[in-house]
Amino acid sequence: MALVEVQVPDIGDFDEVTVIELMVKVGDTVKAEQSLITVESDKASMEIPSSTAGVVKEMRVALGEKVKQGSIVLVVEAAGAAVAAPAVAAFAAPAVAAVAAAPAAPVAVAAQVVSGPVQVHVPDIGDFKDVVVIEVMVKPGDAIKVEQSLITVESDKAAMEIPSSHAGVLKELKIKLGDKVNIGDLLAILEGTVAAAAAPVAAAAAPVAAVAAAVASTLAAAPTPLAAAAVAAPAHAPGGNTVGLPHASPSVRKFARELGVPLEEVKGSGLKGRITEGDVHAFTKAVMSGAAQTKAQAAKAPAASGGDGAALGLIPWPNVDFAKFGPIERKEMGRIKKISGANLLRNAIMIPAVTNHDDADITDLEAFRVSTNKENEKSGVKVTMLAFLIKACVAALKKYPEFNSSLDGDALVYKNYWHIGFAADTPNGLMVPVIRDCDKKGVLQISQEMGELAKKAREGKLSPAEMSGATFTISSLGGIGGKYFTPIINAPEVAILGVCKSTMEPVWDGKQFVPRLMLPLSLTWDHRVIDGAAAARFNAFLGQILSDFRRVLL
Ligand code: CAO
Repeated sequence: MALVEVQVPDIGDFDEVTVIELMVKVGDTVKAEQSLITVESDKASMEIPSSTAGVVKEMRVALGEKVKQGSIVLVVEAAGAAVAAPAVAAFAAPAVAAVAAAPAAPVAVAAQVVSGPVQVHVPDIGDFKDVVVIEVMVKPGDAIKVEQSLITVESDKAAMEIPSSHAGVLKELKIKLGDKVNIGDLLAILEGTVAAAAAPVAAAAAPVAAVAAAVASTLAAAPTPLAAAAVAAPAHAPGGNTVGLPHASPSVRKFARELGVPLEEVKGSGLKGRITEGDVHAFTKAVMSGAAQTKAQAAKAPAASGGDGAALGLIPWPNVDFAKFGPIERKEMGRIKKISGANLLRNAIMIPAVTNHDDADITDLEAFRVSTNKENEKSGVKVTMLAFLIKACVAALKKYPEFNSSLDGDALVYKNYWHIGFAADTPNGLMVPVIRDCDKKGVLQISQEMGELAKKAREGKLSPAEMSGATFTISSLGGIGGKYFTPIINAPEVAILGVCKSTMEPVWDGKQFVPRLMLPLSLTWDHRVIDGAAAARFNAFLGQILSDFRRVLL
């Protein structure tokens, strides 16, 4: 196999840029177009992709080193799939060229003095529409400088920071996280003695507009996600962050947000404390293994987490020498069991949980499921009872929204999304993968996703993101047996449905006993949020739906 030197492609008008992050190491297998390093000028950061797939044999750059077009980044033993050079150049060049043209804007800032309230609007952001506010970097009362980044917005292709066109004290923010904004939208009102940019909004906006426009045209020419990730913060210089935000590229911020990682708690190992994707991985691993806690977890940790119950004023755990009574073997519990054990203990202790049991008549539904599976035999997707239960639960959660809520202090947070977790029995212990947006998916799709997630769970390949965000959980022992049980709520959810094996039972229809397939349901609920009457209604409604699934449509 040939050794290939991967070079820094055409990076426009930039002469030299600094290597601020190494994303691969010797021995790594890289794909064509995979980001290898991040480089940064004083105006933008960008990821340099590989032109070739293969195994990294030698790194030719180090952190802090300056590189330019043609510098050799690393040597790859090529696997064959090289990217045509123009494609790489195509994405790097316009974005950087546009940024390179930008320094004119800050220079143009004049000492024009304006007093009184000043409105700051979204500048020209090129072809981008309805970009989402993913980060608000300032708060009322902050002293804002001209060109200081106020918010970060994101389309599905790029993230960019929007700078202030004026200086002054921030009186009012007119947007919030999650809002969609467009050119001209009012962002903020500043007050005080305000030094404005020479050409009020347009001048300050120029770098963003230029970058955005460049990205837009770049994406049209070479629609690679890496190209999008290459654009960053024109007004947010590394190390020069005045608002105390962690320093990380948009792609790393997005990654952290997807995992729910609080970036401000992650220690950056990159240049000037920059947070890398590896840092986010390491933080997530540490939290998942129990080696570290987020601040939110620490604040909510139960007094009894020490394990001996002393903090709860309980008598000590019995300390017995089992070997005195017969032969024993001691085995350390696996990582998953340790983590889930700690969570279950907290949830069992902290939640005043009650369980309601009921039965649902699934005779017709099971017949429908069996006939559907016969018809779909060739498709390879088997419709499961659990998939129907998920759809039925979504209908019940919509009718009784407090079951889809979470407690936050004295407030209830109602979630307008329906992500359902399901307990999966794996060789390593209990795991709860989450199927997102079950309200928008059909039973076939849910069955398929459930099969894939359960397989991943058993192979130990679930990502933290695939196990987070559930609003309600179902634990099914239907494939195994049993009648009823009392599942433990998966905090911060407020209810969980346990399901056991359905059996044929004689049911009185008013005149006679008829054989019906009955499914045992066990609904555990948090009595701080839900009361017994609501739980009984929830189960009854669920039973109605399961006995006549057409009700899901109502
Ligand atoms: N009543 C009767 N039979 C049922 C049933 C029910 N409620 N639910 C499933 N079955 C049947 C299925 O139809 C299937 O039969 P066939 O192979 O003849 O079609 C068989 O049981 C096996 O089903 P399954 O378990 O493979 O599939 P599932 O969709 O029911 O469950 C999953 C998937 C991942 C939830 C399951 O494999 C699992 O891990 N269950 C354990 C969950 C658990 O441990 N909960 C306890 C948590 S508290 O400690």
